Amino acid sequence: MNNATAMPRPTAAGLVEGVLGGDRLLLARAITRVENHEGDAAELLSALYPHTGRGHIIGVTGAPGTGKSTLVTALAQSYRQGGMTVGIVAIDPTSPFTGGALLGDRVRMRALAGDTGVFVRSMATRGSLGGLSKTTGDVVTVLDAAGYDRIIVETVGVGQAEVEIASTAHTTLVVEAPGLGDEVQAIKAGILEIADILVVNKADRPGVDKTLRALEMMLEIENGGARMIRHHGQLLRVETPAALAADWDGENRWKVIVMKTVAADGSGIVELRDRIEAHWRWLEESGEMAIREQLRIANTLENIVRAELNRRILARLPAAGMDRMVAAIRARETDPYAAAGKLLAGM
Ligand SMILES: Nc1nc2c(ncn2[C@@H]2O[C@H](COP(=O)(O)OP(=O)(O)OP(=O)(O)O)[C@@H](O)[C@H]2O)c(=O)[nH]1
Ligand SMILES: [Mg+2]
Repeated sequence: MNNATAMPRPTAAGLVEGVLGGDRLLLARAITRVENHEGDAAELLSALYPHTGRGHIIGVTGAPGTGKSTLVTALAQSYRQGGMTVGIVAIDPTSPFTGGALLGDRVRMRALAGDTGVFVRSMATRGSLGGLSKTTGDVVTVLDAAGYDRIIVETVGVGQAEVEIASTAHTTLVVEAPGLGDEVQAIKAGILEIADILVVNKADRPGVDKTLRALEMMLEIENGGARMIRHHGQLLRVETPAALAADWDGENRWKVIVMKTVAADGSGIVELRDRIEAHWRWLEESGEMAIREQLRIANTLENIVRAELNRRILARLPAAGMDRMVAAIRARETDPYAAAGKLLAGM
């Protein structure tokens, strides 16, 4: 038995104290409590929230196997050399593509083990019942409150949900690799639209120039469009202040560029880190930060409400699940609209 299980169950207040005080064991337990949606998770998050808003949240997404975890590890090491602390959340899609990524992440991020300035958490998506974005956001909240300077969220860009998690970050990296034919997939998933920085990793592999050119061509089309601001998620439209809108037509507009890295040997990592830092400064100076924060908060709020509604609906389902209701609808004794109305009544 390890310490975590031998220790008596700390109260929410005890966990808050631990998280704010830099206790790694209590931080891990706080995250577990949040992940498992335990009874006092909301209380815990409420108490931590006032201490958030300082960390730079960096989303890293892209197709399976493009080298995201390796890249995140290299970036974290680079930040550490710069004296910054790093929290990492790696979402394991538990998909047939990547099976066993949890273990894989641990192996890949092993280089970070033993450094108390880094905290790595892997999360499985299985069984999260659509609450994945909320849970991820909650874990980021805990890490932010714990005072990590940079918080990196790795997701596999396979579905809209996974893409959206990364897009609630301040700075979003989309990672591609040569020779996967991902260019086309990326457009399909709308993944390029959320990129603040495009990375072609595995630049040591053949075909890198072809991938670079393909991406640069697509960016030219994108950057040439009339779009003034990328909306992260489609949940909320925020009006751009007139003065700023004018600025963004000019040189104040963020330019998405493609960067080459070899995460495996660290090539291009310093340049990438510098670019991420430049984006952070741009967010502040251009006023875009306020807009992204507004979107992030609106997303958070909606995710909390959605998760709670989900929970209530599930709690109201009869013990036999929806089987009886489905049978009744099938027999045309009732219809799905009326049945849904009945389920939702008094929510
Ligand atoms: N040649 C080469 N291989 C790399 C590079 N970066 C990562 N890899 C290798 O690519 C494989 C996948 O790397 P990961 O970092 O696990 O990729 P990932 O995108 O996190 O994978 P998933 O999370 O499973 O989607 C590993 O075998 C890495 O060693 C690189 O720059 N060059
Ligand atoms: Mg990974």
